[in-house]
Amino acid sequence: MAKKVLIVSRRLVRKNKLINWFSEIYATILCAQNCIPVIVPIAEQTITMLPEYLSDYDGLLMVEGGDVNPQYYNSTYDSPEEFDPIKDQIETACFTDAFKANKPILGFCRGLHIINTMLGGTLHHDVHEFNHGTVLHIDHDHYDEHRHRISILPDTPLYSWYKQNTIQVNSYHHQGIKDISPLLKPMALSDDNLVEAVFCPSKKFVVGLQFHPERMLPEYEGNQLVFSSFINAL
Ligand SMILES: [Mn+2]
Repeated sequence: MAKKVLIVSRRLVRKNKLINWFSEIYATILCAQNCIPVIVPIAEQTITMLPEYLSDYDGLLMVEGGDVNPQYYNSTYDSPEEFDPIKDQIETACFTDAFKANKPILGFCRGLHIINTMLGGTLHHDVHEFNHGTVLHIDHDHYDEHRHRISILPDTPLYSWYKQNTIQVNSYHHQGIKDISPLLKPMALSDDNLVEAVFCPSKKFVVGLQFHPERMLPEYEGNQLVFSSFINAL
């Protein structure tokens, strides 16, 4: 039986109406390994349907998106973009269910931020305020080409996938981990000491990455191993 992986979509206004979307690369990668991406749409009505989604799935993939509402880590700030309370509500409910059931969870960027804040950690509202621009974590002029170095900590799943002390990763974020959850261990740091990868040692597979291996697949064999390790754990 093919395994089922929940992915909460993103939404935006296109041609005057709200649409739900997600990057096709996740479907391509999952389907190539005989997994079915089950898209959980962001809509008010989805909240009442959540028990149905959560009654039959094998793992949770949380992908990029807007800022997590800071109320989830007891903070406030004026965001230039609007928070999406329905997405927050749906995604945090999926996370809580998967975490309790010890189902594999893989999160990128916003997904990492959900993992950390739901487990008691906090976020920098703006990483470039925290690091004074010493490391650039988003480069709008060289969006997909931009890389910065991270140092991978030994004896972590990340090290077992990349087998290198340092790698060059893409970076598309303006938020980042401030206080890491006591349930998580760091797996990589950028040169400004931002935690760029975490895992939860007490669970079968809970991994969050600040970078996007799916958007630099040919650059390291480890990028594919992130996904195959998640899928093997399903
Ligand atoms: Mn970064």
